Amino acid sequence: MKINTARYIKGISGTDEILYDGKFQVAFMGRSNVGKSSLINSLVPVRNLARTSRSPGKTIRMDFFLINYKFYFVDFPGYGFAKVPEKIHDKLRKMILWYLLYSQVKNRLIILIIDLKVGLTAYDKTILDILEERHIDYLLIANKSDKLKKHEKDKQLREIESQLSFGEVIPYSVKENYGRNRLLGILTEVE
Ligand SMILES: Nc1nc2c(ncn2[C@@H]2O[C@H](COP(=O)(O)OP(=O)(O)OP(=O)(O)O)[C@@H](O)[C@H]2O)c(=O)[nH]1
Ligand SMILES: [Mg+2]
Repeated sequence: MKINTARYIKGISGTDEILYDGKFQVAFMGRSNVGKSSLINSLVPVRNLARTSRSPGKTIRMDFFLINYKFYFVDFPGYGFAKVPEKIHDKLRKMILWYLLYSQVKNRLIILIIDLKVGLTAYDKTILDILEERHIDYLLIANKSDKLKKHEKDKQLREIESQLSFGEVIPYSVKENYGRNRLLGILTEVE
Protein backbone atom coordinates (compact mmCIF):
# COMPACT_ATOMS: atom_id res chain seq x y z
CA MET A 1 0.00 0.00 0.00
CA LYS A 2 1.12 3.52 -0.66
CA ILE A 3 0.10 6.24 1.75
CA ASN A 4 -0.53 9.38 -0.25
CA THR A 5 -2.29 11.59 2.22
CA ALA A 6 -2.32 11.85 6.00
CA ARG A 7 -4.08 14.49 8.00
CA TYR A 8 -4.51 15.06 11.73
CA ILE A 9 -8.21 15.04 12.58
CA LYS A 10 -8.42 15.26 16.37
CA GLY A 11 -7.41 13.98 19.75
CA ILE A 12 -9.98 12.41 22.03
CA SER A 13 -9.83 11.33 25.65
CA GLY A 14 -13.01 9.31 25.94
CA THR A 15 -15.93 8.26 23.85
CA ASP A 16 -16.42 10.30 20.70
CA GLU A 17 -18.37 10.06 17.46
CA ILE A 18 -15.18 9.60 15.43
CA LEU A 19 -14.85 6.11 16.91
CA TYR A 20 -18.11 5.06 15.31
CA ASP A 21 -18.00 6.68 11.87
CA GLY A 22 -17.32 3.30 10.27
CA LYS A 23 -13.76 3.92 9.14
CA PHE A 24 -11.17 1.26 9.88
CA GLN A 25 -8.85 2.08 12.81
CA VAL A 26 -5.21 1.04 12.98
CA ALA A 27 -4.33 1.69 16.62
CA PHE A 28 -0.70 2.08 17.69
CA MET A 29 -0.10 1.21 21.35
CA GLY A 30 2.94 0.61 23.46
CA ARG A 31 5.19 1.65 26.26
CA SER A 32 6.31 5.24 26.39
CA ASN A 33 9.31 5.92 24.18
CA VAL A 34 9.15 2.71 22.10
CA GLY A 35 8.68 4.79 18.95
CA LYS A 36 4.92 4.85 18.25
CA SER A 37 4.91 8.38 16.89
CA SER A 38 8.19 7.88 15.03
CA LEU A 39 6.76 4.78 13.38
CA ILE A 40 3.61 6.60 12.27
CA ASN A 41 5.77 9.41 10.91
CA SER A 42 7.90 6.90 9.02
CA LEU A 43 4.84 5.59 7.16
CA VAL A 44 3.30 8.87 6.04
CA PRO A 45 4.44 11.49 3.55
CA VAL A 46 3.94 14.34 6.03
CA ARG A 47 6.93 15.33 8.14
CA ASN A 48 6.35 15.16 11.90
CA LEU A 49 2.67 14.37 11.61
CA ALA A 50 2.55 12.51 14.90
CA ARG A 51 4.48 14.34 17.53
CA THR A 52 7.61 12.59 18.67
CA SER A 53 7.44 13.80 22.19
CA ARG A 54 10.22 15.01 24.39
CA SER A 55 8.05 14.81 27.47
CA PRO A 56 6.60 11.30 27.45
CA GLY A 57 3.32 10.64 29.12
CA LYS A 58 2.04 14.20 29.06
CA THR A 59 -0.71 13.62 26.56
CA ILE A 60 -3.66 11.50 27.60
CA ARG A 61 -5.25 11.52 24.19
CA MET A 62 -5.88 9.17 21.32
CA ASP A 63 -4.82 11.11 18.23
CA PHE A 64 -6.70 10.35 15.02
CA PHE A 65 -5.01 10.74 11.62
CA LEU A 66 -6.98 10.20 8.44
CA ILE A 67 -4.98 8.16 5.94
CA ASN A 68 -5.73 8.26 2.20
CA TYR A 69 -9.15 9.74 3.10
CA LYS A 70 -10.10 6.19 4.00
CA PHE A 71 -9.04 4.89 7.39
CA TYR A 72 -7.43 6.11 10.62
CA PHE A 73 -4.12 5.73 12.32
CA VAL A 74 -4.71 6.19 16.03
CA ASP A 75 -1.71 7.18 18.13
CA PHE A 76 -2.15 6.17 21.78
CA PRO A 77 -0.26 7.74 24.66
CA GLY A 78 2.60 5.57 25.91
CA TYR A 79 2.40 3.80 29.24
CA GLY A 80 4.98 2.90 31.81
CA PHE A 81 7.02 6.08 31.91
CA ALA A 82 8.50 6.21 35.40
CA LYS A 83 8.21 9.95 35.95
CA VAL A 84 4.48 10.09 35.30
CA PRO A 85 2.31 10.31 38.44
CA GLU A 86 0.34 7.17 39.28
CA LYS A 87 -2.94 9.02 38.77
CA ILE A 88 -2.05 9.70 35.14
CA HIS A 89 -0.87 6.12 34.62
CA ASP A 90 -4.18 4.97 35.96
CA LYS A 91 -6.13 7.20 33.58
CA LEU A 92 -4.01 5.98 30.71
CA ARG A 93 -4.51 2.33 31.48
CA LYS A 94 -8.25 2.90 31.82
CA MET A 95 -8.36 4.53 28.39
CA ILE A 96 -6.54 1.62 26.76
CA LEU A 97 -8.65 -1.01 28.50
CA TRP A 98 -11.84 0.84 27.66
CA TYR A 99 -10.86 1.03 23.98
CA LEU A 100 -10.00 -2.67 23.89
CA LEU A 101 -12.79 -4.08 26.01
CA TYR A 102 -15.79 -1.79 26.00
CA SER A 103 -15.69 0.71 23.14
CA GLN A 104 -17.45 -1.68 20.72
CA VAL A 105 -15.20 -0.55 17.88
CA LYS A 106 -15.29 -3.45 15.46
CA ASN A 107 -13.15 -2.66 12.42
CA ARG A 108 -9.69 -2.28 13.78
CA LEU A 109 -6.19 -3.65 13.96
CA ILE A 110 -4.09 -3.13 17.06
CA ILE A 111 -0.40 -2.58 16.47
CA LEU A 112 1.37 -3.21 19.73
CA ILE A 113 4.88 -1.81 19.61
CA ILE A 114 7.62 -3.04 21.87
CA ASP A 115 11.36 -2.49 22.05
CA LEU A 116 13.06 -5.59 20.61
CA LYS A 117 15.90 -5.37 23.10
CA VAL A 118 13.58 -4.98 26.11
CA GLY A 119 11.03 -7.58 25.01
CA LEU A 120 7.53 -7.83 26.50
CA THR A 121 7.03 -5.87 29.71
CA ALA A 122 4.34 -6.75 32.26
CA TYR A 123 1.82 -4.29 30.86
CA ASP A 124 2.58 -5.31 27.26
CA LYS A 125 1.65 -8.83 28.40
CA THR A 126 -1.59 -7.57 29.95
CA ILE A 127 -2.58 -6.02 26.62
CA LEU A 128 -1.43 -9.05 24.67
CA ASP A 129 -3.50 -11.36 26.88
CA ILE A 130 -6.60 -9.27 26.20
CA LEU A 131 -5.93 -9.28 22.45
CA GLU A 132 -5.49 -13.02 22.40
CA GLU A 133 -8.39 -13.86 24.73
CA ARG A 134 -10.81 -11.63 22.82
CA HIS A 135 -9.45 -12.60 19.40
CA ILE A 136 -8.77 -9.00 18.52
CA ASP A 137 -6.62 -8.70 15.39
CA TYR A 138 -3.17 -7.49 16.24
CA LEU A 139 0.40 -7.21 15.10
CA LEU A 140 3.35 -7.07 17.44
CA ILE A 141 6.08 -4.80 16.20
CA ALA A 142 9.50 -5.09 17.79
CA ASN A 143 11.03 -1.70 17.11
CA LYS A 144 14.59 -0.37 17.49
CA SER A 145 16.04 -3.57 16.03
CA ASP A 146 19.03 -1.46 15.01
CA LYS A 147 20.18 -1.57 18.63
CA LEU A 148 20.94 -5.30 18.47
CA LYS A 149 23.39 -7.45 16.56
CA LYS A 150 22.03 -10.08 14.17
CA HIS A 151 22.32 -13.08 16.51
CA GLU A 152 20.88 -11.12 19.44
CA LYS A 153 17.95 -10.07 17.24
CA ASP A 154 17.13 -13.66 16.31
CA LYS A 155 17.34 -14.79 19.92
CA GLN A 156 15.07 -12.00 21.14
CA LEU A 157 12.56 -12.63 18.35
CA ARG A 158 12.34 -16.32 19.23
CA GLU A 159 11.89 -15.48 22.89
CA ILE A 160 9.06 -13.05 22.10
CA GLU A 161 7.39 -15.45 19.64
CA SER A 162 7.34 -18.16 22.26
CA GLN A 163 5.03 -15.98 24.35
CA LEU A 164 2.38 -15.55 21.64
CA SER A 165 -0.37 -17.99 20.82
CA PHE A 166 -1.41 -16.29 17.60
CA GLY A 167 -0.43 -13.11 15.79
CA GLU A 168 2.99 -12.37 14.47
CA VAL A 169 5.98 -10.38 15.56
CA ILE A 170 7.66 -8.12 13.06
CA PRO A 171 11.17 -6.85 13.66
CA TYR A 172 11.32 -3.17 12.85
CA SER A 173 13.63 -0.20 12.86
CA VAL A 174 12.35 3.28 12.18
CA LYS A 175 15.95 4.41 12.20
CA GLU A 176 17.05 1.99 9.48
CA ASN A 177 13.73 1.94 7.63
CA TYR A 178 13.58 -1.80 8.27
CA GLY A 179 10.23 -3.64 8.18
CA ARG A 180 8.40 -0.72 6.59
CA ASN A 181 7.46 -2.44 3.32
CA ARG A 182 6.31 -5.54 5.16
CA LEU A 183 4.07 -3.44 7.41
CA LEU A 184 2.65 -1.43 4.51
CA GLY A 185 1.94 -4.74 2.74
CA ILE A 186 -0.06 -5.98 5.73
CA LEU A 187 -1.95 -2.68 5.98
CA THR A 188 -3.13 -3.11 2.39
CA GLU A 189 -5.11 -6.13 3.52
CA VAL A 190 -6.85 -4.45 6.43
CA GLU A 191 -8.04 -1.11 5.14
N1 LIG B 1 17.55 3.62 17.76
C1 LIG B 1 16.26 3.84 17.44
N2 LIG B 1 15.60 4.87 18.03
C2 LIG B 1 14.29 5.05 17.69
C3 LIG B 1 13.62 4.22 16.77
N3 LIG B 1 12.34 4.62 16.68
C4 LIG B 1 12.21 5.68 17.51
N4 LIG B 1 13.38 5.96 18.12
C5 LIG B 1 13.64 7.04 19.10
O1 LIG B 1 12.93 6.76 20.30
C6 LIG B 1 12.51 7.99 20.93
C7 LIG B 1 11.03 7.95 21.24
O2 LIG B 1 10.27 7.96 20.04
P1 LIG B 1 8.74 8.38 19.99
O3 LIG B 1 8.29 8.13 18.60
O4 LIG B 1 8.54 9.73 20.56
O5 LIG B 1 8.11 7.31 20.99
P2 LIG B 1 6.60 7.17 21.46
O6 LIG B 1 6.37 5.72 21.64
O7 LIG B 1 5.69 7.89 20.52
O8 LIG B 1 6.63 7.89 22.87
P3 LIG B 1 5.39 8.46 23.72
O9 LIG B 1 4.49 9.24 22.78
O10 LIG B 1 6.02 9.28 24.75
O11 LIG B 1 4.71 7.27 24.29
C8 LIG B 1 12.90 9.11 19.95
O12 LIG B 1 14.12 9.67 20.41
C9 LIG B 1 13.11 8.39 18.63
O13 LIG B 1 14.03 9.04 17.78
C10 LIG B 1 14.38 3.14 16.14
O14 LIG B 1 13.91 2.35 15.33
N5 LIG B 1 15.69 3.01 16.53
MG1 LIG C 1 4.25 9.41 20.90
